[in-house]
Amino acid sequence: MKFVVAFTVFALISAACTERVSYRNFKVYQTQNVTREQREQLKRLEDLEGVDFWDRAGNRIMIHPRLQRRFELFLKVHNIPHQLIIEDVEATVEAERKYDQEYRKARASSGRSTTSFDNFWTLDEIYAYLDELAADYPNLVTVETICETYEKRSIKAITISTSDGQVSGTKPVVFIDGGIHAREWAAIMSVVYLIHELAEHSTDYSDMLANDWVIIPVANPDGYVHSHTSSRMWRKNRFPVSILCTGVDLNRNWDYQWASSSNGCSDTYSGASAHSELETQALVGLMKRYEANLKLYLTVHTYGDLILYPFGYASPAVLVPNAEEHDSIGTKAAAAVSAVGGPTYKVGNSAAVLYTAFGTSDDYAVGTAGFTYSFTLELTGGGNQGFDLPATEITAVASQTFEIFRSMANNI
Ligand code: 0X9
Ligand code: ZN
Repeated sequence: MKFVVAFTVFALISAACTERVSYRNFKVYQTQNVTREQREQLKRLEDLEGVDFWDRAGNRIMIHPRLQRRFELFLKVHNIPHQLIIEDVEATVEAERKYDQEYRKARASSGRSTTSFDNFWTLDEIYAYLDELAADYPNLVTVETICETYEKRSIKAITISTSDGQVSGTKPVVFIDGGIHAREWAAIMSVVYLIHELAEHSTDYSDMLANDWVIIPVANPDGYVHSHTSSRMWRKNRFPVSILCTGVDLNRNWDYQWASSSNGCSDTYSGASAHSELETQALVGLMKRYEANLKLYLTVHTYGDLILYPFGYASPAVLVPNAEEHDSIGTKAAAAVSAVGGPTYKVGNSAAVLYTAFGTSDDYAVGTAGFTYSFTLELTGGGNQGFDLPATEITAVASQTFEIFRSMANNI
C-alpha cells in the first residue's frame, strides 16, 4: 500500500513536471499566389530548425520567434505575398488545453459517462473504449495488439465484421489508419467516430458491413502521446534518430519508391531504410495477413479538404491504372460531404493536387500491398488554427468524414 501511494505521488509529480514545448510567440504565415520559383525558394527552408511547414506545400509556415525578422526579410526579397495569420501559437494551444480541462471537469461533476465527441480523447481513453467494444460486442468486434512501439506502447487494431468480428476471407476488406501523423488529432477522432458508429449502431449500417473493417485509429501512439503531453505540433514517431534529433516520418517510411533522406532532424525524415520503423512493420504485417481480400485503403490525415489518390511520388504525375475509378469514387464521396452541408472537398491525384512525396503509405497500398483502391484523406482543419481544430467542431468534421467512409465503402 505504502508503495502504491509513493508510486502514485511520484507519478503525479513527474506528470506535472513533464516539460512542455512552448510555442510562445511562434508565428504562422500564410503565403498567397506563390509562383513555381517562389515555391522552390520556400522549399529550401523546409528542413531548417524553427521552420515548420504546416501543410507540406508551404502555404502555411510556422516560424520560431527568433527567425521572424529574417523570415519576413526572406519573404520580402522573394516578393512572396503573405499574411501573418497567427501571432502566438501558444495562445491557441493554451486555449485548446483550457477547453479540455474545463470540459473534463464539467463532465466529471455531472457524472456523465456516455460516449461523446466533444473533446479530444487521450490514447488511454481510445484504447479503453476499443476494449469495451470488444467486450460488449463479441460477435462483431475483435481488438488485438499488433505491435509494441519503441516507447513500449501498443498499437491496437480493431476488426469490425458481421462474421463474428473476424475477417471472413470472403468479404472485401476496408483498411483504415488514423494518426500516422501525431498532431493530426481530428483525423484520429474521426476514425474513432467511425468505429463508434459501426460497432454501436451496426444495424443501421448493413450496407457498410457488407465489407470487413480493419481499423487502426492510432498508428503512431508514441507520437500521439508526445503531442498531448509535450509538444502539440509533433508529427513523427519517437525513434531516437541521433543524439540531436528524434522521429521518423511514418508517411515516408514505406517500401514503395522509398527515398533516403540525409537529415534526421527533418520533419519528413524517411528513416534508415524502408520499413525501418516498428509502426510501419506492424501495418504491413496486417496488410499481408489479409492480402487476398484487400479492397480499399484509407489513411486519414488533416488538413486541407482533400481526397487524394496515387501515385504521389512523381511529377508530372504517374497515375494508377484505375485512376478514373479512383476519381469517380472520390468525387462521389466529396458529393456526399457536400450533401450533409460539409465543405467542398477537392479530389485528385496526390502529386498533382498537393506535392510529390516518396515512400508514402497510399502509394504502397496500391503499388505493393495489393489494394484495389487507395486514398489519403486530408480532413477539414481548424481554419487559421490548422491542426488545432476547436474541439466543439469534432462532431461536425467526424460526421462529415463518416459520409466519405460510407460513400466509398458502398461504391467500391
Ligand atoms: O505529406 C504527407 O504525408 C501528407 N500530408 S500531411 O499534411 N498530412 O502531412 C500527404 C501525403 C499524400 N500522398 C502523397 N503526396 N504521395
Ligand atoms: Zn498527415
